[in-house]
Amino acid sequence: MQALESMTVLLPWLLVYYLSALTPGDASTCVLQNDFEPGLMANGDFLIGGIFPLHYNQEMPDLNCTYRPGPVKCNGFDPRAFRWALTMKLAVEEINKRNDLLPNYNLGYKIFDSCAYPLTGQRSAVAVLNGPNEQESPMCAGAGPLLAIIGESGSAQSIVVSRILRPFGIPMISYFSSCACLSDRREFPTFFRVIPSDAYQVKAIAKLLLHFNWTWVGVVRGDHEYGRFALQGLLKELEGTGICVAYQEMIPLLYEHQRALEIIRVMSHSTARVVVVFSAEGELTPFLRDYMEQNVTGIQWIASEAWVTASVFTGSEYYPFLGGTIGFGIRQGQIPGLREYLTTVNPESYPSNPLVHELWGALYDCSPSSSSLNNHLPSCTGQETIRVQHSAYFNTSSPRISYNVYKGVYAIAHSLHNLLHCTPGKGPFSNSTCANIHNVYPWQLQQYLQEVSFTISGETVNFDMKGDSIPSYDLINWQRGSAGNIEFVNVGRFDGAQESGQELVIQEKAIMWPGHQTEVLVSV
Ligand code: TCR
Repeated sequence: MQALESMTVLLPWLLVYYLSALTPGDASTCVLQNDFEPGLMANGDFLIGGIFPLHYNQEMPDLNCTYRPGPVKCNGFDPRAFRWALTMKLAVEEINKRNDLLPNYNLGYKIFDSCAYPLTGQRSAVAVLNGPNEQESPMCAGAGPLLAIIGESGSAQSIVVSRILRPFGIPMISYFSSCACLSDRREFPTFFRVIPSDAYQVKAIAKLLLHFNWTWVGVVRGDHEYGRFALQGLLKELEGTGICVAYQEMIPLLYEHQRALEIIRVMSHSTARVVVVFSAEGELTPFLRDYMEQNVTGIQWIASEAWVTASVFTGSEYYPFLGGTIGFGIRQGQIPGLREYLTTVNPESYPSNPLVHELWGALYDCSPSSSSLNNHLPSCTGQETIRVQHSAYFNTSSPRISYNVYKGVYAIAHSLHNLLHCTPGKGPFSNSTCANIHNVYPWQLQQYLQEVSFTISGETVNFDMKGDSIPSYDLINWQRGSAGNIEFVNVGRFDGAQESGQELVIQEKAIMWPGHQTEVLVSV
């Protein structure tokens, strides 16, 4: 408790996670520097906050209260999350250039790092609210009001962030938090998301099983909430469909080889050849290793969203065992110019941005300058250019989460546009009033977010009363690539915008089934 209190007092100090601006030589940008984490920000008439897990690990904070705690130390730079953050920046800049969306207004943004950790996500949320620290605020005079937040990634972080924003009525749009728990509007009244709730995933899977007449299936799940909720949800969806669950197995949290062998034995002896696996790639890795050692084949894997695009399983050694796997992944979309945009980010253009230095460290194992954070690495030669194989950062051919970020920013922009173009006397507020455009409040934007509807990349974006958007998944099939490796091929879509019964569209001829078969497997 004591630690908590001292932290509360120090919050405004510690939390300003920063970011020298990522805009070379742009005078209109509010350039902020401090001792804390680096990040991204730009000034504007209205501000959008962003929270991204730019690092995937954080050192446990020292809670010894005999001295002031130092800044949070995060490590493990995540190029993929950096791409998400840059996509937010790209979307804002794109919108600022448009004449038809928010003409005469500029959006600003400030992006903070959650280090993929709920407590730090909480700190970032407070930092977004507090704005720059006192020393810096004069440089930022005229910064617009904070209206909404794009964030967070993991559901655990979003839950915490949402609780912080709630008293201020600030809406947030998550690009990656899929826990069905976040659809509870009583608990999370300002939460919106552009990723489908996991509740829809099990609906889609049930439809898939029905479609292929797989009447006997097994379920294997990880030992966590995600696995438990997904299993419960699937069982509920299967009620009355005639599909039976032959077995339910759980991979223990602390992996046990012996237990895994038992599960594999159940799988190989069951007449149900179809296995739905609700798991993360982490716990699945040792399990699949054991599975392959047992030389079991002839299983039709149905992958949950959490591993259907897991690159760790794409090696050619996996193909005989996992080829033909099918499952629903986050829908991909188009972000015009993303690739070009990402190539503009390099140490020459941003010599003092520590994040760009970390990116170089992560991509090339080198340090652009001796003073950078990566000074244990050899110096870069200056000849490094971003190559396609650095896919964690540069894989823009099928943006899924980046596309969600993009959609989220556009949702805010369209809502704000509608708010600013309200017809007096026909507004949504009491007595049909409009918002005062010189003094816009976040809760007023929330009203417009709730009503917004627009089209992007051929997709309609809007939100239901729970803050969920129209669920849409790609149906992904694991096929053999030219090098014998596994490639993820889109073979259909689950589109919640279609009428009931029409949501699932499958290009059956395009599917490659397990064992390199063209015929669907029977599991009765
Ligand atoms: N949303 C999850 C985390 C998560 C994930 C994944 C983790 C999703 N998809 C794939 C690893 C791999 C979807 C959350 O926390 O809400």
